[in-house]
This record gives sequence, structure tokens and C-alpha cells, in this order.
Amino acid sequence: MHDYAEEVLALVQAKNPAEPEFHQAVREVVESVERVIERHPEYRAAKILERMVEPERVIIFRVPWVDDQGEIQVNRGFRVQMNSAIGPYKGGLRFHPSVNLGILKFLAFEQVFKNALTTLPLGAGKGGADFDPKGKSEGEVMRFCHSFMSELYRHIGPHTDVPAGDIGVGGREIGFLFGAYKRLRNEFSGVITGKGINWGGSHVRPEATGYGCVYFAAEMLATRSDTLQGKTCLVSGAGNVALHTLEKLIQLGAKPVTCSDSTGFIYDEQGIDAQKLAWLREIKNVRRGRVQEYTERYPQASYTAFVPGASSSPQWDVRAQCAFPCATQNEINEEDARHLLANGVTCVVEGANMPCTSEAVKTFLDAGILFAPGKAANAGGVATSGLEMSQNAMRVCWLPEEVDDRLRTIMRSIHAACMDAAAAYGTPGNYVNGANIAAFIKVADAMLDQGVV
Ligand code: NDP
Ligand code: 2IT
Repeated sequence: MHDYAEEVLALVQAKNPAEPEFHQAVREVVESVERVIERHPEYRAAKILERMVEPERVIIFRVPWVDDQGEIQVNRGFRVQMNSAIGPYKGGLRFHPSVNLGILKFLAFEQVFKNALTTLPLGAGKGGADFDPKGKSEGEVMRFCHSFMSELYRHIGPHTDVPAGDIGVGGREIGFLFGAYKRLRNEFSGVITGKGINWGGSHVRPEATGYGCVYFAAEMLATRSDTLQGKTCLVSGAGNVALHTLEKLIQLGAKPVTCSDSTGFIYDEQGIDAQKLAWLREIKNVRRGRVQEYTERYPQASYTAFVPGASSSPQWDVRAQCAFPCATQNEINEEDARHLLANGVTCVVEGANMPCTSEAVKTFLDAGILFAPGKAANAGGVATSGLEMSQNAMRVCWLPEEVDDRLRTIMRSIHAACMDAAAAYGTPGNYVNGANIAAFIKVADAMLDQGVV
């Protein structure tokens, strides 16, 4: 890395100690865009990078609530309003015990670039709480969401900051959050996306992240005159992104063979088909159970529990051609990456945010396989949130086909933007550089236009 990039990274590390995921996300962008800054010294002069790594605003708040035993619980809530150069802050809320400021800053930082790639006018933010919805009753989840919104509502709005879901925040939580906002503000607006279809939601928003990933994979494969038809695919996670990735893979004739949760993974050598996926949906969305229950109905599949602290994960040591990590950050390390390559994987598409460590990404890029960073490949979710905002503003509801067509067009244009930027800066086929560069230029130019703010 060159001096200036090192300088920015050192500044971030010094100012934000103990935030390793944030450092990781910043490092990747800085390494990609240093070639842009060399060609365009005006960005350096205007301290664009130094401004981008500092959130515009961070809100941290207490979230007290009463559990079913009558005991008072206290969680910590956050909203990181990262960058509003090209639109209102936009990004999900994550409810998971691992949530802390550093994790949310990495997610908010990634969101800046992702949202810029969507072609829509969306700034970036991320928020959440160290609350674990797992094992909580409906009443507990509702009381938590209402308490969370009783502080957050004063910081957000349809033209200011528009949250959505992420890990641990699905349709149920969005409903409780929206209900609280509506009551507190006495207004029905598009302040949150991922709403129910009968009350302001968009068709295809629940599916959009997973579908978008698969559309992106198809675009990448097409550059090598290939398709998903008949490809054996590994998918991790069993949440919103993973289940809709599985669905679209099945529709396009691929053969997904794995999925997982935080305790273990399923391997079904015969392939997860539409019927088996329906069972997985019931396990996750109705029973709120574990993927292990898959084998109750399909005993030919194997379930392997993860060993905490293991140096690699067995879910990435399976023969396949494509991999879609759709669970969480840093779930593929260098050793996993080597296993994937040894098993014949030639296309890795990040459905989750930053699921591959820096070393894993380097391993894939050095091997010359197709590798799609999450900020490009999973942008279909937030893009469709942008489409939900447009429909809310116009008080209309587009048909599912119309939203899906727009999603496909957006994924195609993100793919093209990555390809073009990567080639223009001397690294053809490198989607990491392509995504970072195309997005950086868009946001940086907006910041230049708006002066020192
Ligand atoms: P969900 O909460 O619906 O599902 C998350 C899945 O990942 C669950 O199967 C969960 O297992 C697993 N998981 C979560 N944390 C861990 C962990 N620490 N280790 C192993 N497995 C884990 O979330 P989403 O599907 O919405 O999100 C998945 C990823 O996709 C995240 O990285 C998110 O940021 C990203 N993303 C989501 C978008 C969206 O629209 N929802 C858009 C773009 C990106 P368990 O039940 O055991 O916790
Ligand atoms: O990481 C993400 O892009 C999301 N969780 C979706 C954000 C959104 O505003 O739809």
C-alpha cells in the first residue's frame, strides 16, 4: 500500500481501537481506491477518505424492557448515520448479542458503497442492538421493539434515515418497530422498509437480497459463457438471505446442497429442492427451530455440528462449483478458502456482509476465480428497499413482476459498473476493486459538489 492509504488506515486504527471489523472494511476500500486518488488528487485535497471513515453521527441509547417474568432487562441500541452525500441514511437494523459499535460501523461503511452501486439516491446507515430475539416470546420481542423505537423515532424519518431489517430483524420485528413509530409520530410514512405487503411493503423485498445474489452470480458466469444450470452450490445460513438464495438457485436449475445456522450445517447430496426448501422455511419461520430438524423429514441428509474455536468449518469442505456465504461476517477464512478451491469451487458470491476474511478474499483473487463482494452481490436487498421508498412516496404498489424486473436490471447494472471500473483502473475482472472504485467515485463527487460538510 502507498503512504497515503497507510496514513488513512493508521488514523482509523488509532481513532477507533478495538474495532477490527471496521478496520477490515476500511482497509479493503482504501486499498482499492488508492489508484483512483493517484489519478485524481482533488479527492485527497478535499480529504474525502478522511471524511468518509468518520460517521456523520452516532447515536447510542438505553433500551429498557420488561421480560415475561416481570424482570427489567437493559440492552444497548445504536444507529450509525454514516454518509448522506447521495441520499437519506439507509440501512438495516441488526438484533444479535454480538452487536457492538465496531460491527455496526463496518456495516454502515460497507453500506455507503453498496447503496451507491444500486443506482438509487440512497445514503447509508446501520443500527441495531445487542438483543437476542432467539428464544424470546412474541410479547418480549414486541416490548423490546417498542422500547427501541421510543428512542430511535426522533432520529429517523422518510427523508432523514430509513431503517430496514438485517440479522435478527425480519417481518415480525419490522411490524412492531413500524407500529411504534406510527403511534409516536402520528404519521404513516415510508420510514422503514421491509413492511408487510398490506401496509406499505413492496413485493419482492423479502426475496430481493437472495434473488439479487443469484442474478449477480448468473451475470458473472455469463462473462465466462457459463450458467448456473446444473451447478452444485454451497449456501450458508438459513435466514432471509440464505432461503431466498436457495429458492432462486433451484428456480434456475442449480443444485444447492448445504445450508446452516450458527450451530451446524446440513449436507443433502441429492440437492435441496423446492419441497425440501418449504420444510426449511417451516423450521425457520414457523417453528423458529434449528436446521438440524431438516433431517427429521429427510434422513438421507447429514447434519454436522460446528466445533467452537475450530480452525476451519466443515461446511466449506464439500465438493461444489459455487459458494454463497449468506450467514454472517468472517465465516470463510483462508483455510476455508483453500478448501473451497480444492473442492472445485470457481465462483464465490457474498450474500452476507463481509463473510470472507481479507486473507480468504486474497486467496480467491489470486486463484483467478469469480469472486463477488457483498457490497455488489447483496445490494439487491437495499435496492428493493429503495423501490419500496419510491412506491410509498407515490402511494402505489407495483406488481411483483415489475419489482423483480427492476431488481434484475439493477443487478445487471451493478455488475456492469463493477466490470467497467475494474477495467478502467487496470484490474479487469476484479469485482472487489470494481465495486469499491465505482461507488467511491459516485459518493466522492457528491461530497466535492456539496463542499466541506
Ligand atoms: P437472518 O437473521 O434472517 O439469518 C441469519 C442466519 O445466519 C441465521 O441462519 C443465523 O443462524 C446465521 N448466523 C447469524 N449469526 C451467525 C454467527 N455469528 N455464526 C453463524 N451463523 C450465524 O439474517 P439475514 O439473512 O437477513 O442476514 C444474513 C446476512 O446477510 C448478514 O450478513 C446480513 O448483514 C446480510 N444482508 C442481509 C440483507 C437483508 O436484506 N436481510 C441485505 C444484505 C445483506 P442462527 O439462527 O443460529 O443465529
Ligand atoms: O445489509 C443490507 O444491505 C441490509 N441489511 C438491507 C438494508 C436495507 O435498507 O434494506
